[in-house]
Amino acid sequence: MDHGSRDERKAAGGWEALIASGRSLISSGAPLSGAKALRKANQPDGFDCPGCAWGDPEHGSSFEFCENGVKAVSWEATERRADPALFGRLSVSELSRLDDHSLENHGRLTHPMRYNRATDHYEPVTWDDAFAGIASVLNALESPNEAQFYTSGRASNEAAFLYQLFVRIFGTNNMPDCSNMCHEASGVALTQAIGIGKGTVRLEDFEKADAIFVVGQNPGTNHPRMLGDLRRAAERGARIVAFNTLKERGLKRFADPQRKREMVLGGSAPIASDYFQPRLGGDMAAFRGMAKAVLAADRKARAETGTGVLDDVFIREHCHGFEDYVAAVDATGWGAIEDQSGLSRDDIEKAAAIYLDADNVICTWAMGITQHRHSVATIREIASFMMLRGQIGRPGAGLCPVRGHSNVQGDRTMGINDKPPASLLDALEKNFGFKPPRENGDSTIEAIGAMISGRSKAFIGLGGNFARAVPDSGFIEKALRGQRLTVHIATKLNASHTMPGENAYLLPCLGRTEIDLNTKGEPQLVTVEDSMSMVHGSAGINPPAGQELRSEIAIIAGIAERTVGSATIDWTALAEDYDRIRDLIEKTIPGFDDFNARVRRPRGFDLGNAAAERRWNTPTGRANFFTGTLPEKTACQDRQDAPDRFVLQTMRSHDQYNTTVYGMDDRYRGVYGERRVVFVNPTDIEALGAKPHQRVTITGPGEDGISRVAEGFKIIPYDIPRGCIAGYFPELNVLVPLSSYGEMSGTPTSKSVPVRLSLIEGPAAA
Ligand SMILES: Nc1nc2c(c(=O)[nH]1)N[C@H]1C(S)=C(S)[C@@H](COP(=O)(O)OP(=O)(O)OC[C@H]3O[C@@H](n4cnc5c(=O)[nH]c(N)nc54)[C@H](O)[C@@H]3O)O[C@H]1N2
Ligand SMILES: Nc1nc2c(c(=O)[nH]1)N[C@H]1C(S)=C(S)[C@@H](COP(=O)(O)OP(=O)(O)OC[C@H]3O[C@@H](n4cnc5c(=O)[nH]c(N)nc54)[C@H](O)[C@@H]3O)O[C@H]1N2
Ligand SMILES: [Mo]
Repeated sequence: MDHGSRDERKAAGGWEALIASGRSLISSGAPLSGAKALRKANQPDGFDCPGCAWGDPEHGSSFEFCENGVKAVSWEATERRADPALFGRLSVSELSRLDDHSLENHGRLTHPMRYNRATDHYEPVTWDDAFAGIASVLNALESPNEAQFYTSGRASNEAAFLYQLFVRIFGTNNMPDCSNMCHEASGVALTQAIGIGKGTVRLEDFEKADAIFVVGQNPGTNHPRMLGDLRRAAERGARIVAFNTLKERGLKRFADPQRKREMVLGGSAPIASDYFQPRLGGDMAAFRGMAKAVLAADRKARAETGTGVLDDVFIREHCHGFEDYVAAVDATGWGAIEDQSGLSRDDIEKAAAIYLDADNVICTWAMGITQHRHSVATIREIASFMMLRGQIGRPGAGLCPVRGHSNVQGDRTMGINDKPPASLLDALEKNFGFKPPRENGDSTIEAIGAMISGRSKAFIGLGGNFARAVPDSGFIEKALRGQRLTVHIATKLNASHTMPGENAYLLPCLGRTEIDLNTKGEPQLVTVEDSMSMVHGSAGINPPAGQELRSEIAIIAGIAERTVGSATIDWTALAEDYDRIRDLIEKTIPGFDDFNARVRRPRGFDLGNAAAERRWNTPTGRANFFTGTLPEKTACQDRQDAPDRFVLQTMRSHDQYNTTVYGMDDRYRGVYGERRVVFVNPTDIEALGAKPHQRVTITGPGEDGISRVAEGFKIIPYDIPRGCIAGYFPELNVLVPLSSYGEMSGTPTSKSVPVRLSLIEGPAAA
């Protein structure tokens, strides 16, 4: 049923991927240094791939090929330049009319620029004048809480630590970050359940697992190196169980690009042995259903043999709330479970049987789980299900939220957090002798509210593309333009930069792949933390894209020095030698003992995870079962049964990195040359009176009464449950309501947006 079935026989990955990435290298104009850079990605003496946060292999002497890593690296290593000549040629109004792809495709930013309102152009400015100008606006604010300091998840540990130190000395916890839109629910739920907001598995565990549940995640596109680990597991006979609303080809078959023979022969291996397609937001019900099946099996086994199938010892010695959880599961009927999940009892029991048959189980998840209203409850439910058989804290088993940005997990560890734990603030106070602000700051959604209402007057972005990544992106332009100050520290031009405040600066920084020298010409090393809590070094190998570029660390130090002075911290000294920043991290953040020595070991070091050792830093001192009920209604259940009503999920194509659009293809889904598409079940297309490839207008009549419109989207028939549709972020962010976010996580509900489809041409037109 997949669109583009000519691709269906070919596997995801493999030759196709190589050829396409070659093409992408050419079309982005990447120089040969890009190719050299590729061999050095995720190597002990190279840089951390800016592509994703998947872990690196222990015996990683050979380059792990990854098509989307290639794209990320070559996109950064382009020869094109967004230099002062470009900004002289194009006004900001002209730039603002370009799409995401064209803006970034102008290449790397080369000079610090300041916006001139009179001419509507960005003009070159010296670094000193930029720092002084930024400091003067920041220091003239009535309160430090009038500024927002956003972080995207690429910043290194050192940059992130320095940034939060500066922001807190300045006096605010307003540190919204991309995590607020991403894995926030995982952090919140896991902290409640197991006492740490991170995953408990290591890469080696994938070699020992008997079953791996991959839930709400599309690794073929977004974590391609994970496919290698899944593939090896599948070859050993492990069951790979996918829960995904869409039939994702990247999860079904995979030719390993590392294996030349297999690629030459065109062979490919199946990945997912079992594939379940819940309705959007239906995973909590699916896991509760599986828990029901497991409890039923346990009761049966106990009655027949005297021994059950649960891990009684684990539950007795390590868990809290088991009886209440059992009562909650018993109280949930199969009718509700089937309706909410969209899966049959039969299918759910099949999935539960795989769990029961396996000694060691891993469960991974990503945005299909975290971007719903009840995401925190869903992840609590997943954790509870895993606890039933003690599948946390032993080899080959555990919970694995697969992070997005390559250092988003590390940035949180370093204290980029709008709701900082008291322990962090205490350590800052003790080590640096200042009084950090104690009240919580604004998350991304709160920051937008503050900017719209006028409570916030300055926006500083350490990377990212705030205006396009956030919900209701249509409203953000006015909010950004209304700021007294906007500052973007960036590698490439994007839409956020075309919405300047009264004073606006664009500050170009080095990327991961580039050599970072201090003023004495000594190369500097930064560090990152992957999804498996491994911390390792990263040092660029390409010459910088321009003479004027500075490292993120140098830029933060420059702003900080001018804004808060050097009485507490000698910013210049820190920017001269990153070892000194690491010494401060070691003093402040637990787990970084002997940081400078350990990070120079080939694979870095393991930060450790108490839950993985079955130590539970929760108020009960135990791993907590979840005792709540299913949500009364998900967006899918709320959808009136009218043929034009749908629930929309917004996701990534194969040719993008978040708001960075490399190209217009989505090969595994069989879409070429176009991003304004919407994936719809064929029966729904018929019921709508539409034809495949007809154009529709998508409207989002939010519960808040605001009308939202996205026009001209092409219908693609796809294997997706009825009533659920899908399309691409960021084009569809105009439909994601700011007013709809996760309970306890505040994450925009980007995977369950109620919408209507209306045909643009007459129903008969094809
Ligand atoms: N090449 C590339 N790599 C990336 C990124 C990128 O844009 N490009 N982005 C990075 C970032 S920041 C992140 S957070 C990760 C994102 O990684 P993913 O979470 O894989 O990204 P999405 O494209 O949002 O895909 C969500 C998947 O969940 C499924 N899904 C949606 N809703 C539901 C649901 O309710 N239930 C279930 N079971 N499935 C559902 C969708 O069909 C889709 O397959 O990738 C990171 N890596
Ligand atoms: N509808 C919808 N919205 C979503 C999502 C979704 O699934 N659906 N996903 C959400 C998620 S998971 C995330 S993580 C956010 C992502 O939100 P962001 O992290 O804000 O967005 P990115 O697109 O990753 O940012 C791209 C920009 O980062 C800059 N950049 C690239 N490399 C570097 C670098 O090394 N240093 C610096 N300083 N800048 C650099 C470039 O200028 C580039 O234009 O979007 C969220 N928004
Ligand atoms: Mo993300």
